[in-house]
Amino acid sequence: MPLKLYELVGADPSRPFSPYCWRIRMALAHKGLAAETIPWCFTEKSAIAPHGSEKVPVLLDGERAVVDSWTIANYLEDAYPDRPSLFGGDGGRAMGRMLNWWGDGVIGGISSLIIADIPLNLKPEDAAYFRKSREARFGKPLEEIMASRDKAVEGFRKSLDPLRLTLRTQHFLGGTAAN
Ligand SMILES: N[C@@H](CCC(=O)N[C@@H](CS)C(=O)NCC(=O)O)C(=O)O
Repeated sequence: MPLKLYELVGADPSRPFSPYCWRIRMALAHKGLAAETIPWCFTEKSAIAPHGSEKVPVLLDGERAVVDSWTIANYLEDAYPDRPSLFGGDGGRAMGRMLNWWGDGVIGGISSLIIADIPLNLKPEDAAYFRKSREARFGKPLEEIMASRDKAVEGFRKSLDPLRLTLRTQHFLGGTAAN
């Protein structure tokens, strides 16, 4: 049975925009696995609730549902060992775990730089949900969060230093080749 992946989309169903879903698209590509996309919008909670999640990505492999990008990456690695490895062994998996958490923080940093632009690309009901849930989380209007973008972008760039400095001396995080 083909793999299926719920992926976050806005008004344009052909443009998945969640970095968490992109991680799984990249993992599937690395493993050479095809997966049918199931476009998913913020307010379609009932579609993924039976799979035990309120968020995407959600991967369906036959009857089995796997939730959370890091968990899905580990699942793909272990369920498809004959395919190219995502981690290249225990050391790579351990480093991947660290990068996963580091990436989550960096992604959090991006969201405050673009947050008021996101509803402009959503369907009206999703835009209303997004604004309400994010304004409750941040305690202020989206436009106010983004008002400090010029200053915040400097901090964001600084947060990329570990990557920038590493990639000055090696082509890939894994060394001379991707791991
Ligand atoms: N830790 C999760 C985070 C997934 C996540 O936050 N997904 C967002 C899309 S980028 C989502 O589905 N949000 C639904 C919502 O905010 O209601 C993972 O790595 O998969």
